[in-house]
Amino acid sequence: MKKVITYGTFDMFHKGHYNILKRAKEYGDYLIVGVTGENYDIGRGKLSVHDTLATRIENVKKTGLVDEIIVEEYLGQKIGDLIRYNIDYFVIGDDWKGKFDHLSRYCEMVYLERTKGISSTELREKNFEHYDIGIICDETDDNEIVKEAKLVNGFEVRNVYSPDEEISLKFKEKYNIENIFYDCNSIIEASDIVYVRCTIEKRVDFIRKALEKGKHVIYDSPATFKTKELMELIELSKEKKVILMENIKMVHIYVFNQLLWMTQGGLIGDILSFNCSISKNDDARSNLFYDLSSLTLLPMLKIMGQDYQKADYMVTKDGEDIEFASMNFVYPNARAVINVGNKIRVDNQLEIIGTKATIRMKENWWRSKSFRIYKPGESDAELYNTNFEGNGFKYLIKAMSTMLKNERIESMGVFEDESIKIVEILEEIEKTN
Ligand code: C2G
Repeated sequence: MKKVITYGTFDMFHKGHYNILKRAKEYGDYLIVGVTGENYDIGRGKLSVHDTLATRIENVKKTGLVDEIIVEEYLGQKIGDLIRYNIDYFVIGDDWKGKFDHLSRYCEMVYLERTKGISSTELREKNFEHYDIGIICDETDDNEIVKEAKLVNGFEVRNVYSPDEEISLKFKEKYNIENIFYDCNSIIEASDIVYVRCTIEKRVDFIRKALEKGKHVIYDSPATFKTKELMELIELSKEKKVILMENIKMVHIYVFNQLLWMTQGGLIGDILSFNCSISKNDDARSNLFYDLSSLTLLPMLKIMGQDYQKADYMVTKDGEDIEFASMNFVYPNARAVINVGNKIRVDNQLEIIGTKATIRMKENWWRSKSFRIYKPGESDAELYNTNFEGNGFKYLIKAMSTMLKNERIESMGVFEDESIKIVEILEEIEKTN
């Protein structure tokens, strides 16, 4: 008996998929199809997949051509499959030509011509809502939103506006943006989603204007260091029934959910200490301290909760700018220490000490792909990781896409009370110094 295998996502099942299965079947007597699992697709950057795994499997099954269906869950699984299922032919479309030649040691590789004029990408383009993103910025760095938005179905940055005309022009050229605007009202009107990317002092006004016009907003965090202003923005977003999304990507990255699961689910025991530090050396942005603090306070609030008994802040300034801050929070049976440096070097790390184990994230922990767990008496750490390219913006946009689809305006990444608490802490720091 000759056995054939082929793989694919088979999203929005179409004629091209049917044809390849039919021709694959002709190579042997028994056809196995590997349908990609959701995590595997996310890992390889395929974020736009529309159908669930169950639907995609069901569609492959309905062709009546397939003898066995398996799920492709990880990179490199194909080698194990070829051995395990004793495969004679591996069939795949010629968009992959040459890419799997190394597998010809295990079986015969067959690349078949793709069916012309049809693809899942085109079907998704035609069938789904489009959202134009407009970016309001005061520098020419896009925080990777332009590239990352393209990876999510229906989202694209098409508009740019900066109060400084020269920056708008440079931005448009650098990222190949279609439309440039010379006043902020017209960019807001032309966009479905407005990304407010500018220094903290200017954020509130732009956010408010966009919300007033009924537009969804993504903003660099924090929106402000005045609690009252943030509450007003939140109220306005509710009144207008639009999304107000804080740009903290970490909470949308898979590995961070694993970390939360470990810490909140008691898997590292009772937490004794939370220690987190971050620093940057960026002259271009004023008040960068607040942006960095927001990133560090969020994981603390999520992991340790908001019921600390006492907090004290030590701050040093360079002129008006805070250059270093150490924030100490006293919880009933634990302590949290956060160190933030702006042009003062502090090594980036996040450490959570529990009675059963300690978690560590190093380097750029706020967009980390991994963390390690150290247990007493064990020399090897357990590694938890997930792979992705870029800075994770695509996951935030994907979360927004899910919210839009479900007509939900409150984010479950950063909860409203967490956003408010962060700004309350920042306001206290601002007042006491
Ligand atoms: N296909 C085709 N004609 C089309 C579209 C797709 O012949 N018009 C083929 C592809 O070449 C592939 C199969 O249908 O062999 C499934 O395509 P996708 O769902 O796009 O899957 P893909 O991302 O190519 O995954 O491990 C995953 C596999 O390597 C392939």
